[in-house]
Amino acid sequence: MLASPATPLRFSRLLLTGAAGGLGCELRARLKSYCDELRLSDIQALKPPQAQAGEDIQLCPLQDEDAVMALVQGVDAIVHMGGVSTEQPWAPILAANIAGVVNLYEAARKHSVKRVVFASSNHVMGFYRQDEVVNAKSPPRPDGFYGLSKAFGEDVAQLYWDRWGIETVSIRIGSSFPEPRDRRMLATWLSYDDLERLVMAALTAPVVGHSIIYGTSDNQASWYDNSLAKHIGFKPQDSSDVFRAAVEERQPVLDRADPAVIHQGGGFVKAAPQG
Ligand code: 15L
Repeated sequence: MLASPATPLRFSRLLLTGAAGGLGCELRARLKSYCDELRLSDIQALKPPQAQAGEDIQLCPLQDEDAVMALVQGVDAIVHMGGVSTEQPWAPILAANIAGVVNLYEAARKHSVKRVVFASSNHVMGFYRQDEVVNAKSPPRPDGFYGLSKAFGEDVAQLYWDRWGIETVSIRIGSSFPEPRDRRMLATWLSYDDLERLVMAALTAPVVGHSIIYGTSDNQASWYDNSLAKHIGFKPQDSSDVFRAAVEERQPVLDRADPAVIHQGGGFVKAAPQG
């Protein structure tokens, strides 16, 4: 957690969707320091389920248009971590990530919310090879229904900026876990502290329009070029390099004919939708 007790409150009320998920839980504890009230939502119970001081919890399925409209009322900005976050059959993705993201932006438009931080994913670009470098203008090459839905979410963000002036930073999150789990994650890893830095930079940068940024720490190995996102002011402080020796020892041999080793999306490029 980065904010100190002296951190100025920048927002009256922030909305964090997906607050029961892995990154939602991390951000729940961290975003509180930056606002008077943190509104939290998910479809499942949070851990802990009770609202703590400065929190307001509203369980809300993203595909429920009316519920999302009520959820968004009165917030200054939205950190949208909600929805399906792995490869799954089309039906749940359609509900949460396609209908859900449109419901969220419609609610933002009607309630005059001016900024959204959208949790997109590296899987928008999963079919690029690991020996290619991609930037914010590289054409999407999603690696499944999940990546496709995140590409759609980014397009929705672009539409709501172009037509209604709602700003979004779409963060193509790499792999945000306590540590990189395999060789691929040496390039895609995003520490939790850097996630917080990135979300706060995305919320507070003066002008973002609709910007796309790759969400990784300062890893030596990388196939992401964030030079088009300098205006966001994100400066990662952590690096996967400190885990490199341990990761390579755990995974000494790579099958270079394996599509999961060749492509940026790793195992997602061959994941069958579960269900
Ligand atoms: C994602 O988008 C997933 O939400 C996360 O669970 C990881 O698998 C990550 O990508 C990754 O690519 O490592």
